[in-house]
Amino acid sequence: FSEVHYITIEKLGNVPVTKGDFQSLPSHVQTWLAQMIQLCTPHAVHICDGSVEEAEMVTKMLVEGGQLAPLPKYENCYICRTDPRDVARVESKTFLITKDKHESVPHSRDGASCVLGLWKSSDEIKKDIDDRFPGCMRGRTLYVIPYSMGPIGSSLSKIGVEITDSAYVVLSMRVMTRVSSDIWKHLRNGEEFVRCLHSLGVPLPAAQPIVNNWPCNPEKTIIVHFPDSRKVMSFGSGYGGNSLLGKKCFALRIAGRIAYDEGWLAEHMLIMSVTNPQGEEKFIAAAFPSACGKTNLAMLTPTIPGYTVRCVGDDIAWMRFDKETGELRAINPEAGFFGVAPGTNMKTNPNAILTCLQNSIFTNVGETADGGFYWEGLEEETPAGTEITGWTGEKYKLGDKTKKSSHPNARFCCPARQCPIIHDKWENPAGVPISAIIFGGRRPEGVPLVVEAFNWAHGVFLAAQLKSESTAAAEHTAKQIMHDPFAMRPFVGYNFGKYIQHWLNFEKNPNNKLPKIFHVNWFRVDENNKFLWPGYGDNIRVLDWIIRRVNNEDIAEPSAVGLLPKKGSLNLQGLNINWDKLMALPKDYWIGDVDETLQWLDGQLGDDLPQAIREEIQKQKERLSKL
Ligand code: GTP
Ligand code: SPV
Ligand code: MN
Repeated sequence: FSEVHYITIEKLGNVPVTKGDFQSLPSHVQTWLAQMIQLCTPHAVHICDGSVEEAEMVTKMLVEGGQLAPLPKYENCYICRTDPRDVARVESKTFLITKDKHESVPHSRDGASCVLGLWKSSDEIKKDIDDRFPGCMRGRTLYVIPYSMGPIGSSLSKIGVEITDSAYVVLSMRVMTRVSSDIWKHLRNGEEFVRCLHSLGVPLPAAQPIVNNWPCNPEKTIIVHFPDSRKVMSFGSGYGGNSLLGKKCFALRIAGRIAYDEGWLAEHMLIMSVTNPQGEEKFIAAAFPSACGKTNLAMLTPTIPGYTVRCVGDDIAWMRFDKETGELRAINPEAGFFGVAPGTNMKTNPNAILTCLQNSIFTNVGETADGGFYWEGLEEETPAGTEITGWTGEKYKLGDKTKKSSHPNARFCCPARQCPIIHDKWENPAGVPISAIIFGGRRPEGVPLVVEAFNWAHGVFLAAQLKSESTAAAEHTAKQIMHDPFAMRPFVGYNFGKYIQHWLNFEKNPNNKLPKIFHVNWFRVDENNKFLWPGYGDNIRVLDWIIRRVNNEDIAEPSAVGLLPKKGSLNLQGLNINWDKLMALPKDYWIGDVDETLQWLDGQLGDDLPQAIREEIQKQKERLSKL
């Protein structure tokens, strides 16, 4: 270190800048930072440059402080355990702030408590903020993270700056986004950026004991979005989507609102390509709710010969119809994967395993005695009797069925560029052209393997009626089938009725080449609760059918709920499948389902529910009545 610089902050005095040059930052950034420093009163400021040396320095500090431990079995990999109270996103504490309530949330009918976003007034939230942020970084370093969502400089990309007092966030953001001091050059001309403030909410000395060296403040956690001013303020949680603000807060909630204003889409979707045996490549985007299979599909290993899958992204897609060609072009705004660890293994998702053997962070997984990661699903790849230290710190011998190594929402965080099948166009500034859009959820009952929408509006309806069994990625505990329209329930940044209408409107421009829309379900079970479909690598068979439909092959036939594969048209070679059970449309189930869907959508969206969706529901009812 050369000499230490200071910033003089009004009412606070001199704050040392231990890294970076505050004075050289764009002036609108300086102004904002000075305000945030004054608010949070850190003892030092560190302006990140995204370099490897910086990562090494921060890692060393976290290891010394006991927040991270190396996993010596791999290269530059670390394990981290959180406070068990801070393990997933917190939808119930995630708010949208707009002047008019209904810019944020729909006009739900009396009594229906809105689950498509939570609104608070600026007065109400001011109280919450004033109760939390002043002095929240006392005794801690404030890190400034300049980052790009999307390739730096691409016209489809957007810039954010996250302020945080969590060094774990600094390391994770380096993996998940493009952190670089080049960002400042792009901001010099006054270009706007998304302002993200994150604090663990534990000023020092801590008022309460810190568990597992993971400071957090669960009682006071709030995640607050100001879509109008493109701002995010997050307090009290260090985990995932609560703290890596480029991800769900920016790339979905804030970007979704920007996309609405500007005429594009920010979606909870993977992006992949499939090349068939004829060498023809198609790009697909797919939306499944959290922990329902996006990462797995995005990097699947085909079980039938002749197909190649390449991954562009596993969680978020930004898409816009090209004004000239009419193609829907998509980019992955992220640079890493923050993937569900349990269930991932060399059989289900070898590409994910191979991606995270270097430069990765594992949170809330178990550890083997020889310094490797361990989680449920790795049984067959780990010698019996191996000593495991579980995420709670408990040691046991592998084979003890009473013990769990990992939290079900345990995650790996790894650079996308390390994925063996990452697409060579994954950072293409112009994105990739999408031919098909898939929606899906966990539907143990009633819902067939694959359905094609009759047309765009029907596809939007299929997305609007999306439901899924709840998972551990959020705070929901009991297993229940929940509505999750477009797999966006937790992530929408503005009135959901407008969001649906925004989707519908793309049909109005005749220049737009609308992709075909599909709904899939890998999770239907038989009477013994066993999956009827093998899933994972065998999902290529469904993708193959989808691509042939994109090419207008005559392999689909109408049903009450959409176009279904003609019997024999899906490649089932080598599988032992009960096709009739997998594809059945139980009439009672569907009549109940469509009634419940209407009731729910009407309750949640009220008069904001687009008329076109009501009409689709009516048409579906009529088709069902003829069954
Ligand atoms: P988020 O990162 O939370 O958005 O999750 P995701 O949608 O990327 O889900 P992911 O691919 O991580 O899968 C979550 C869980 O679903 C894992 O436990 C997988 O093993 C399981 N899963 C994924 N694909 C399939 C499938 O085709 N069939 C079955 N039965 N399970 C699957
Ligand atoms: C999800 O829950 O959809 C995730 C994990 O991808 S998190 O980043 O925590 O939102
Ligand atoms: Mn996700």
